[in-house]
Amino acid sequence: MRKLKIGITCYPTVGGSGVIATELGKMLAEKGHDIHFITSSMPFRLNKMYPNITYHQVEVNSYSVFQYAPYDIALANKMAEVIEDEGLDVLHVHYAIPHAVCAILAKDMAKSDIGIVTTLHGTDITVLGDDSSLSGAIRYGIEKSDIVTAVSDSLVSQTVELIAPKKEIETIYNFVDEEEYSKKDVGNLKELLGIRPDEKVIIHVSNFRKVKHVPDVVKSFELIRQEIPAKLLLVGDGPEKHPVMEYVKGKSIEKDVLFLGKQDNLSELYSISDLMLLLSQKESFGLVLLEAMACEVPCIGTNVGGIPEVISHGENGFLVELGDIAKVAEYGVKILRDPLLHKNLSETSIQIVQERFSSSQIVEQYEAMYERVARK
Ligand code: GMT
Repeated sequence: MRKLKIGITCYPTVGGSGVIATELGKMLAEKGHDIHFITSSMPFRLNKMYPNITYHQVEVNSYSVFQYAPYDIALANKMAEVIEDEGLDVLHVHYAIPHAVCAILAKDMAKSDIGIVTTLHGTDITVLGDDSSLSGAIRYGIEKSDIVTAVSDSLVSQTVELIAPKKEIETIYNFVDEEEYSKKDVGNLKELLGIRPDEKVIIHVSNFRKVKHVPDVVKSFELIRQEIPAKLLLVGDGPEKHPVMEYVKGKSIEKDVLFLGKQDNLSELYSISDLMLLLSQKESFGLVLLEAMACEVPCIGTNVGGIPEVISHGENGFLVELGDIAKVAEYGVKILRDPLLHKNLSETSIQIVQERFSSSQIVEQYEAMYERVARK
């Protein structure tokens, strides 16, 4: 495959989409492509020197005449400059709005025949797609892209349902960097966190938005804790953290719920975990499930969005209906009490990661797409 010059735009610090965009860029660079991140700040996982990765910062200035700083226009302007200066073959943007719309404007400004690939991650569709002030722009961004991908079949269906674009959308699943995400020997980390050897560890990782239903995680844990000695690790930060802290205060589980805030070395925390909970109301994929699975952690998730495409019920974990905390607790206790079941679920988790979501396989799928639309 010929080496391409690929521009990547994402929200560099936003959860899963930022992680996928950055990891993809790093892996493409390792395969010899020239990668140009065009973002408002340094992607947070770009943590070492890569000779063929360049970061182009989008500077957004505030002017008193504007009520809002013109991020979208500044981004399109920067994209057009990079297309011209670097001779980009492909621009891969994450999110239909504003990024696909900016890419289309930039292509026009640069008078280029660059290929535009847009990846939908969920929030742009499941939250914004319902908003009539934005849905026309989302449809435009999708229809004018050369190729549109979504991170699950469920997100493809939801996009068709909500936006009805006249454009085929192809599923390309998310992936994890298997080197980073694998079960590690983390020494006495459990002890350092004040967790006794006989206590099971349950983990939840999110941005604590309402849609993540973190209170359901804590209430399920409360039920599990009545049966089994355990600790709950709550990793991340966001609007629901304070209410959840208030809920826990004064309860018998208070000392068993550890609020760890945002953490970089998630694989170390997964490595001491026995069970992962993701009980969201909306979730187009659930990248944290895949990260946990790569570290051999069985998962319980809600039967919503793309979660059933990641958790195969009874194989690497269990699915429950939204809000059914009794069922979460029932499955949780079952997994934590039965070492053979736990072992089988852990082993299948790794197998599923390798068979369906391996980074090499997914990166090749993106490369094949770039080849289809790259400047000839
Ligand atoms: O989940 C979030 O709030 C962050 C959001 C994002 O834009 O990064 O995550 C979305 O994209 C991830 C990567 O594709 C998916 O794993 C998440 O499921 C998806 N979030 C939602 O659909 C709520």
